[in-house]
Amino acid sequence: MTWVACLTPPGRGALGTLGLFGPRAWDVLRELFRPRHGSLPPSPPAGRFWLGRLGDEVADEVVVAVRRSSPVPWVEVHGHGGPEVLAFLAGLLTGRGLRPCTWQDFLAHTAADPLTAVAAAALAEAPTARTAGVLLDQHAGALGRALAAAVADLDAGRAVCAAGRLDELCRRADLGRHLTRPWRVVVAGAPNVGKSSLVNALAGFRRSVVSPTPGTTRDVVTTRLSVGGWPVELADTAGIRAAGDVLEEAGVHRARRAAASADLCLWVLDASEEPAWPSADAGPCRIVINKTDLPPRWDWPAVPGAVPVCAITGRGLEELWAALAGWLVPEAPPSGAAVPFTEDLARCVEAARGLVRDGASAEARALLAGLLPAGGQPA
Ligand SMILES: Nc1nc2c(ncn2[C@@H]2O[C@H](COP(=O)(O)OP(=O)(O)OP(=O)(O)O)[C@@H](O)[C@H]2O)c(=O)[nH]1
Ligand SMILES: [Mg+2]
Repeated sequence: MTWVACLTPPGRGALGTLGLFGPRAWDVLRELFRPRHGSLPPSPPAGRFWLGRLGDEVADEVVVAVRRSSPVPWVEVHGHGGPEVLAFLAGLLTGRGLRPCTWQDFLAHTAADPLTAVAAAALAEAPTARTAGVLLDQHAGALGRALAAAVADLDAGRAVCAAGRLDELCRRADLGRHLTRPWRVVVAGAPNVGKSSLVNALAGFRRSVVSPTPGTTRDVVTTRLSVGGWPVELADTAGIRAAGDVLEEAGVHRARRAAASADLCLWVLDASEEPAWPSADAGPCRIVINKTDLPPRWDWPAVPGAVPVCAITGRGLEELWAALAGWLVPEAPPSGAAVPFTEDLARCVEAARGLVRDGASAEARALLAGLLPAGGQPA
């Protein structure tokens, strides 16, 4: 089977790219493409590219680039952008028997090994430059090499070394789970402590309504942020208290649920009012003391680990940003480090570590080798 896929997103732009992969890719291109100079050689030379025209009476000026020549040709056609031109070019190719597929399937067909294919698909979902950087390292083989090293340790009977490698990967599993899916950080606390003001200050715009009337926020209001380069979905919530009316009660219920299921809850206390502490079901909490510009009503500086801020003046926000980045990713991976970069990979690495700890090295080896190309070596 020879496949063709549109590799650029739908929509309008200057350029669009089609990928061709399969035994007939080169022969079909040789029939349809007329290079501006010379002719295409009988077999595709990797790394070469040509400018020319693809089509007959109607034709687009395109660049043909050979990504890989063997064992199966992989070629790209870079033409003009926009859905119609790309549909026209794809139609020329499918008219010669090439089979259309999605760009995700195309990545799976062309990747050197399954991990690279998953990394390429994850890269397209990276929400920040920093997460894209970590994923580029994995695409370049960082995780594959670490897993292969663990497999080699197990093969040589060095279970302690393998366990050490897997421990290191497990410490990065939480980060790996959030490279394409943001951390969910919920701002919660009693009414009127300044939750919405804090969310607005962090977001840099008026996302939530602020008012001096307690019970203003009634719903969960989310906004996307990049905290030290890590993706965060920040949620403002209704002030938690024994609710006054049915509407507020619904808001409080949603707030409790959001706080309980969050990756992290920023529990806001008002420096100028008696503190209302989080209940045990609030999920993992960190304390933020707001309204530190007002005369203190209680001994808030004595709260260990709390971050004092003033949402109105912005004082303490820099420290809160830094603290938040550290809470989410306590140990940022050095450049080139291996990270189990999806939920499935994180689970697999955690399971393998458990097996090695339990003395089941053969099972752990099988689990890890299943992620690598045949022979347990990364490509
Ligand atoms: N002095 C001072 N006032 C603040 C600060 N932060 C918020 N406020 C004021 O406190 C009041 C309540 O602020 P909100 O941000 O609406 O509080 P909230 O916690 O979202 O309130 P609910 O949505 O009702 O639960 C508003 O009048 C804000 O202007 C602060 O740091 N200092
Ligand atoms: Mg509010």
